[in-house]
Amino acid sequence: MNDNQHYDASDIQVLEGLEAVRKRPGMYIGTTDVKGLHHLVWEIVDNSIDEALAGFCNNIEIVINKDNSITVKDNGRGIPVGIHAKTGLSTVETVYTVLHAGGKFGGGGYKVSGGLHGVGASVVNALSSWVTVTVYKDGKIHEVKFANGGKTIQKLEVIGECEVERTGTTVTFKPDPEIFDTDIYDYETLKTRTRELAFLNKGLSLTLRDDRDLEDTTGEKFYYEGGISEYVKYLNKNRTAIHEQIIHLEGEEEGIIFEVAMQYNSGYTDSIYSFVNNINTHDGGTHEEGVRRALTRIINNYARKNNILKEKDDSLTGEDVKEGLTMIVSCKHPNPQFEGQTKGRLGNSEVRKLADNVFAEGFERFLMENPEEAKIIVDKTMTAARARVAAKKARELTRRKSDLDVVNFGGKLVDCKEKDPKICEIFLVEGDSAGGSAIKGRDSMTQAILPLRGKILNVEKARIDRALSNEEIRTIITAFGTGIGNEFDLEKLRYDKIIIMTDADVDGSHIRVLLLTLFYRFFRPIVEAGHVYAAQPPLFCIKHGKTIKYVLNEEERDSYLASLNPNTKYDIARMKGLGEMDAEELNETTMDINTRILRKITVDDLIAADEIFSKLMGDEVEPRREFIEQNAVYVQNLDI
Ligand code: 1YM
Repeated sequence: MNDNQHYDASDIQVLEGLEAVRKRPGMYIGTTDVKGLHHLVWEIVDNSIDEALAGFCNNIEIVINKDNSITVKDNGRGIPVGIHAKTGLSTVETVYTVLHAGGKFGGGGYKVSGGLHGVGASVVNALSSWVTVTVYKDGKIHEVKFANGGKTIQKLEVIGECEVERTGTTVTFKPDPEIFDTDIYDYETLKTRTRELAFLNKGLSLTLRDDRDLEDTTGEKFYYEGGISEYVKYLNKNRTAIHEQIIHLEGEEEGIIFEVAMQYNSGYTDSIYSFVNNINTHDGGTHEEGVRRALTRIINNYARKNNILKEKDDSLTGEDVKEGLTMIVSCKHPNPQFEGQTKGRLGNSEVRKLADNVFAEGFERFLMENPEEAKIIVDKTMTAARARVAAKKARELTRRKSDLDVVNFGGKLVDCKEKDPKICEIFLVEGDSAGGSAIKGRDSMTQAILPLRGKILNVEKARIDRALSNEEIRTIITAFGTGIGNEFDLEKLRYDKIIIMTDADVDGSHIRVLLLTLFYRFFRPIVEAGHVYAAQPPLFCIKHGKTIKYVLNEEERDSYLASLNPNTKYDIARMKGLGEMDAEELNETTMDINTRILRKITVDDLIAADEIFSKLMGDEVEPRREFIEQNAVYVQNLDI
């Protein structure tokens, strides 16, 4: 509002802008669940990171306050406080109340915000019940306050003095409960991204503190001198690196900064993650393509030059050279073009060449200067190539099988009658005996049963050719119908729900984790599309009068018993394992769509999931033991 307390045209425009955000928050922050809630934090932090990328800030603090409001504080220049020519308001008030059509009007620099391009502050303001912005600048402390979805309740004013050297911006906001389904921040989620931002911006210190917890007063500080090199080291910490040095290459051209860090480990899967302006480019793009192309070319050149690869030999492929590779690719671009349905792909074509050049030149030099490490790396890729040839043969076997009638699975899969995948489900059942009961107890129209004998091969530790020679795994691949690797096709999935049905004991959870590892490494799109579930067989059965109640765990048992009339004389029994239940019990407790409890398996954060899988299934024993100890016996709440 202007000074004489009447709305003028620009006030109305401002209010309409923020009102639009409140009407359709999804358009600006995706969702209004806990994910959207966290999004607000990153919109504010992004402004601090922009300031860091511009070279004016090296310290950012994030605090979850007692009331679930958030404070973000940086030591940058401070948002400008002078009057903004276009709006007639102070610049800081403008930044928080005007929804600009694209482009931060400060101009220049790298915009880190993926979708919002500098309108983040006003979006956060629109979706908050109150916001306070404090700017330290020119020896003065300036403050402006907003409330009720972005209305200015205190114009910018000087509230005190500070040392002239002290500069920076502090923002505190409280998400509006009318907009969000929840107001509870998850510390671990904020921590993962805070750490990632520290890895991606070397030399920048980020601190996260949780003031909801009285004991935590210092918070956790993330600061990495080595940047993405330390990220690679971190990702490989549960794996066995096969060469000591982490290869770190960097280059800049016309304001585009390109950086890559990599190290091979003894495993068979790759962990390659790429970023543009700190945003994860899930679907790769030109920066990643440039590196992959150069990696394949340089290793082939080196192997041929040194006669490791003979004239008659086929060249190594992109698949061969990425086996066991952990790599972070990071690009900072003043004008990134994000493409694809989820905007997860970098499109700028000039980056492909820059990435290729920087990588090729640096990696070639590394191989020449480090012949021992070069030999280890080239040997690894040669072994991968031999395994690829063997895997091709094994894959042809599964393909031939899938051409046959699907009932022909060596008698193992008991398929459902219905053919429409949308209403079909498949149960992967631990053991023949539970498998037998499941076959009898199922709805044979829509429920298929695949009994699994013994343990599934750990694909984290086995190369694809060995995995494909494992009968259990071959049956699963054929039953799903999608194929794997380059031939994977989600459209061909034969079931809407894939339900893992294992006992609620240590063996059962082990099999579940092995299956999840298999899905995560070979069938990731099936997990991403939300087709994978874990059945939850109950642990206790409580009978009183004619009522039978199944409960999942001790906690539920106790709260159910507490809810009963104290005079109820009841019967409580620990449930048998799946294998000991008869068909009817199994149906009622675990399979019937009306009474069963399923838990959807989600891959929320690929990098976090990668870390958990390598920990659970990789070479190092100690981190696995620690993880399992910390996460209870049943690994029940592992949402991976
Ligand atoms: C805790 C949130 O917003 N820091 C921040 C924001 C800005 C600046 C510095 C800044 C930018 C520029 C010049 C520039 C912003 N300024 C603007 C705008 N922290 C936080 N720190 N001087 C200061 O980009 O030229 C928008 S954000 F537009 F006003 F310049």
